[in-house]
Amino acid sequence: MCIFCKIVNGELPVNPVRENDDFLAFHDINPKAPAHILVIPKVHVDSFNDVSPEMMAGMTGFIQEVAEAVGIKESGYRVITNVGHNGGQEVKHLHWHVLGGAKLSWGHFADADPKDFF
Ligand code: DGP
Repeated sequence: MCIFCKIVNGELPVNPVRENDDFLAFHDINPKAPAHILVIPKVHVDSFNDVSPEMMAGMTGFIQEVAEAVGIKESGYRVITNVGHNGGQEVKHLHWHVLGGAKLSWGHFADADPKDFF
């Protein structure tokens, strides 16, 4: 069983933010911003590659509720999902990083220089 399924099952403790029948939000163990929340579906989905449009519809509203709940809806935030090796996905259970609470930098994401590809 994957680590996020263990969190859903209550086998691993987290600092929860919000949950409903389908989704769970909790604080990231290694925060990259003053607010760094992870949003996951309770059923196992490997990554964004496998999510259905129907599940996405539910997650969209849930992420909006999470942003409001942690007080970053008006100040702004970033929503990221890492997919696969090049995306830097470490946990193979779909999750959205919701980051905010301060002005976020917009860095150089790739190890390679994008100019080398043009
Ligand atoms: P990613 O690289 O996109 O797969 O991000 C995985 C995130 O999950 C990373 O920011 C750290 C977080 N994380 C991993 N294990 C745990 C855990 O046991 N508890 C919590 N709260 N977060 C975790």
